[in-house]
Amino acid sequence: MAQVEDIRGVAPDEVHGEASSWQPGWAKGLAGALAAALALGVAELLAGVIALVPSLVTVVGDGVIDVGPPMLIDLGIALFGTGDKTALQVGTVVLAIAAGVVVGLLAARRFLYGVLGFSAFAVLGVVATAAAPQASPVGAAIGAVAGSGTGLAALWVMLRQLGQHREEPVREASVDRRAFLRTAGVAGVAALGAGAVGRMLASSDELSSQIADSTLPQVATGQPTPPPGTTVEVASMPPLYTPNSDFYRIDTALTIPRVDVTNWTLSVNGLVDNPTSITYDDLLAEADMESDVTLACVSNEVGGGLVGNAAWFGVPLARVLERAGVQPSGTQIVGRSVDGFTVSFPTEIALDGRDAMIAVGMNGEPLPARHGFPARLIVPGLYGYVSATKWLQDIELVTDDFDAYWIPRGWAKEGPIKTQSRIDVPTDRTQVQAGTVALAGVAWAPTRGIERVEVQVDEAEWVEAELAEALNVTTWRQWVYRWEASAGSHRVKVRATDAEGEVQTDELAPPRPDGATGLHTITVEVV
Ligand SMILES: Nc1nc2c(c(=O)[nH]1)N[C@H]1C(S)=C(S)[C@@H](COP(=O)(O)O)O[C@H]1N2
Ligand SMILES: [Mo]
Repeated sequence: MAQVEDIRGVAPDEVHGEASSWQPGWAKGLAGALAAALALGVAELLAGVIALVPSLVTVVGDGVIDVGPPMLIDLGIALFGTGDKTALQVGTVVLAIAAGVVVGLLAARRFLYGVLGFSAFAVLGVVATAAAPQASPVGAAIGAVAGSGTGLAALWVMLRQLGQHREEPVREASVDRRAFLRTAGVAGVAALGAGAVGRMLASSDELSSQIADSTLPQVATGQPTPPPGTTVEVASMPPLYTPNSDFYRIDTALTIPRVDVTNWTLSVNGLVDNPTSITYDDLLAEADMESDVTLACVSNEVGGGLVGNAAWFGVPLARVLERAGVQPSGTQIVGRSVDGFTVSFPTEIALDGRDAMIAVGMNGEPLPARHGFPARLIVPGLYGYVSATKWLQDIELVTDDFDAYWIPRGWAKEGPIKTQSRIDVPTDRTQVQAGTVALAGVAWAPTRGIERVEVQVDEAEWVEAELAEALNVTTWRQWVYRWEASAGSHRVKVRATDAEGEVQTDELAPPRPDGATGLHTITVEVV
């Protein structure tokens, strides 16, 4: 018996009738969109579970950067600022879903179009991977085929519920609206769930067994112990060596790159006489430089936490450069990551005697995934954005013309770390008891070193704080001032003087373009 759809929404259990009774275009488009979303979700889930499988969204997004019209990409950066990587990935997902709508509409006419559409999706994923140096094409194929297959199957089920692609002539019971909506809901939830779980797993710090399997030669294992005298005896002070798990993390990577060290090599190329490739085993065998270096982010606000200190372990960069034979025109060193991020700094900085290195170890452990496993650059005295490439893949010698990742985005080309000091104890706006109060913190000026730290309470004279021994000139130095505090609300300021006699400026500057300045100031309530 033929019925017409109840358009007021009292859905009959089943709408019987001709195929045309309930199969609006939007339902077919929705089926295609959900199928595409499910395909992406499944691919992301596999990327999270199987280390070999890359995130197709990331890989395709990065492919867009490589081939996309520069104007569009610049527009994206202007609109989204530093979030352009996120925008790119969101854009990739939106485009894929839009393509899914078209495929859904076409597949409703002939399912062959669906098969072709999802095959194209899989091929695109694998092709984009070919352009991503560290991603495995086999892994990409697994993700792409499983994702497309699931998406295609879901499309088939939903279109069938919409009365499409039946072999026999459409009769009754061909349109199952309620079943379609149910399937659509399940597909949507599954797509979101799979995508979210995949992303979560992919950004977890566990790099399968790779890191556990890699052992560092000749290095003390575990968290380093500060030498006697290098710390102040004050409760709640941050440790002199920042544990890896507490070390700040800054990068443009939405998912932490997972590098398979069995087919990873570090290439040294560009304006050199002898371009070379170095394997992970080569690096481990050659690593003999251990150096304590404080790393700071240029985005760190005065008093902020985007700074940490670690014992790094690796291969001296100068040795690698010497072997490669830098040509006179190779005045800049570019460090490029497996995901295309770049830094650059003057070649002379790497050769001036500071402990610049290709680091494989951090605080007595192989580099954690989030801090750049298997190898990263560490250049004492430079902010991370111009020096500290994580997931390093490529060291290229270039001329001064080259601008690294953050330079066209409004940050200074040269990024020496500015002298800074911070009050860690007590924290801002804490209440303390009147009497002797320990004010304490850290000061850093790599590679100059810290000579003096002074404290000012309210408008009184600057007074000198006690300094713990310095580990070296490239690390932060702890300080303490024992203050006789009287009741009331007090403003406490700190300033450092570097070992060249230069006093930290009190002039306020924001992080952009070359690092914040100003004096860290807190309020202490003494009762
Ligand atoms: N591959 C890669 N390396 C990178 C970055 C990045 O975005 N990608 N960011 C840099 C910046 S801005 C900083 S401050 C340091 C931070 O290193 P961390 O995350 O180990 O603290 O990494 C640098 N290395
Ligand atoms: Mo940074």
